[in-house]
Amino acid sequence: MGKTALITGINGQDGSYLAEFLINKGYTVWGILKRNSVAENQTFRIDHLRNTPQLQLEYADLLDMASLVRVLQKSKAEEIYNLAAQSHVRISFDQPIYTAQSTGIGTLNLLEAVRLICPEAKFYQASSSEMFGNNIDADGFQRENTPMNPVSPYGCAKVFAYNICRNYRNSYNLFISNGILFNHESPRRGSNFVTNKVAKEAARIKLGLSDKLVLGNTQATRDWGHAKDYVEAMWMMLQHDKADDFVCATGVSHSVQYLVDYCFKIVDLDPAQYVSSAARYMRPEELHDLKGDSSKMRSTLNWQPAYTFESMMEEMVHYWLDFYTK
Ligand code: NAP
Ligand code: F7E
Repeated sequence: MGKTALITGINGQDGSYLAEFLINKGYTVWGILKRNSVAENQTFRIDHLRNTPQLQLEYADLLDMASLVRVLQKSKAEEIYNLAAQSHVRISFDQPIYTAQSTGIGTLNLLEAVRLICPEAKFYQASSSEMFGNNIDADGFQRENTPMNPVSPYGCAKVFAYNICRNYRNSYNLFISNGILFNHESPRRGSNFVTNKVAKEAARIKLGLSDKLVLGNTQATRDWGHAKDYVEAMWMMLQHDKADDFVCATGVSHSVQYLVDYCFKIVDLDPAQYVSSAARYMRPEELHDLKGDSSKMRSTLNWQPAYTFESMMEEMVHYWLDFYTK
């Protein structure tokens, strides 16, 4: 019989790919949905999985510990992937308290429920490169021992979650691993994150459906990988014989301006004619540069990504071209 996993954030970008990945491996997958008034499109990323008997969905919320207790008791999950969060950095400046509660305290609610109900379960925490802030090692990379100095409410909340996971691992001998994941994208990325915003607007401009793309800081650089590669890394971390923390990144970094130039090249347009900037997309404090060294993950778990930045952006731009011409 296959294993049982619980995914919080199952209807998000990563949750949807992870659910697919685990179901293909023979797992029974439980997922939690937080209540949303628009039921029709809340599950659009996992609707193609809805008819499989291996998928079980329950209403629950990281802020409602009783609901987490109920789902843990019902699912009897052996692996728990905590992917739920208010995950948008810019929005975390507008909603800092909600972000701290859901992304930070929400993780503690789940950990405490796991400690009381199923301490033998393995736990994956979705930690983030945003925790490093602007600290960079001398060689230009961030890695597991780079000091953390977050520059957003989201980053601060993730540092709390990361540390409380380590504290629970050490205090109670639980199997809890932090994946410190750098930016990862896909056609399922929310279109208010920069890669999918640029891919979508490049396609819309090409098709005559739009005539402008308004961005914030285009000088920032990010290490962008593909979400499909990164959910495999999450699973690998929980198959390892020892709970630990791992950076997951491509090791290649590009500026937002390079991203714009690359997407407009795919649709054969000159970005200078369409792209402008506006203060509303700037952050009160910016994280300037991210580039991850995932040597530990690659050598210990034998992980390596299948996608490049270029193949991923081709997939995303073509997804939107197809979407608007169907
Ligand atoms: P995402 O698309 O924004 O998905 C977040 C998920 O969390 C959604 O399913 C959302 O549900 C759910 N959620 C939010 N608040 C909740 C709450 N209080 N209770 C229960 N569910 C809640 O994020 P993602 O890109 O898949 O990222 C997955 C995780 O990895 C997040 O924790 C994120 O912070 C972290 N991370 C992401 C990246 C990246 O580059 N993608 C990098 C490092 C770390 P609704 O959609 O219904 O609101
Ligand atoms: O911004 C700049 C922006 O919002 C990337 C989350 O998954 O990765 C993600 O956080 C860069 C930043 O991602 C726009 O200022 C310019 O420098 O796509 P993003 P993020 O903030 O790096 C980390 C690892 C996570 O953990 C988070 O959950 O692009 N930028 N102009 C813009 N960004 C947005 N969103 N929109 C713009 O118009």
